[in-house]
Amino acid sequence: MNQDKLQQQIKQLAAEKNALLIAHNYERDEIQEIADITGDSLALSIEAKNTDKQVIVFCGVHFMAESAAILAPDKIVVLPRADAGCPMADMVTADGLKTLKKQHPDATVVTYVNSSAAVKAESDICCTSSNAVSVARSVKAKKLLLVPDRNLGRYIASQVPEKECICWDGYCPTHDQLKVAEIKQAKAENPDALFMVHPECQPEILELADHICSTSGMYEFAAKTPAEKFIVGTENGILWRLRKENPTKQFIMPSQCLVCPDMKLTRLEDVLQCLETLEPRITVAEDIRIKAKQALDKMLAVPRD
Ligand code: CIZ
Ligand code: SF4
Repeated sequence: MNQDKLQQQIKQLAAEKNALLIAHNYERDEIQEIADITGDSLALSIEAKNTDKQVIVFCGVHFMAESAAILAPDKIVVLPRADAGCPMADMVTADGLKTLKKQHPDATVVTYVNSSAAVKAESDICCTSSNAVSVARSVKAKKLLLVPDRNLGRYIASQVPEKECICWDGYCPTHDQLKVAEIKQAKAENPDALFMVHPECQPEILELADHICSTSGMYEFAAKTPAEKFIVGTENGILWRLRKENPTKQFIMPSQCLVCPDMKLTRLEDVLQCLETLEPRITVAEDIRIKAKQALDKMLAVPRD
């Protein structure tokens, strides 16, 4: 079946099943095209909670659908590809975190939303890449355990020098690969471009940035900044909306490595099948869900800078 036909069938079935199609900013273009909403993982989970629709088709990776299931337990949350995971989220387990907490009983655990529900349940507060610094500042404790991303952790630590920060040694295999030489070359070839970068990249890369931000921060920055050219330091799925919203501006990928294999697993065929069967369904055990929700709710109560 051709792409247009598949997209039409999906839209029709979604309407019949009263389903909301949501897609992360890193999904394939053809998936973002048919989504009712695109966004970052937290924004999408909040949409899932607030919608009247009963079925949420979450085109993204496992921890994102779990966050939707945590915030919207009364809805049916389905993830078109059960095997779409996040290697960074898998780098920490609830037991591993419990062990670290025992070594630092005076610390507050700040956990990036890119983590399993079980890890969130062991955390004091969550953060996203857009609010991480505000969340760290809002915490009273002097000592923070920053989990699981060491790059985001080191970035937070640089912004809150008054706190002692211990970073879990996890990383995103996609963002962590970006090389200083690649950025220098892109800058040399495009001296008029601004470099915007995700805090999951290594500290040496962040040092070269004009703007460090989440995916939603990139949409805002690209739209409001008069510059015409941007070097983009995040997963290449972001290009679809950047180009759509800024048709006269130019967006340059500095490296071939900025492709997340897990985010690219979901294809239109998977979305169609998932709508037909309402499987694979993502649920979170109630005891874990309640604790994980507390960490998410605490984050949501933090005022933005
Ligand atoms: O939280 C998200 O959605 C991710 C993985 C990236 C971002 O910065 O939006
Ligand atoms: Fe995980 Fe990195 Fe892929 Fe995001 S881009 S889902 S952090 S592996």
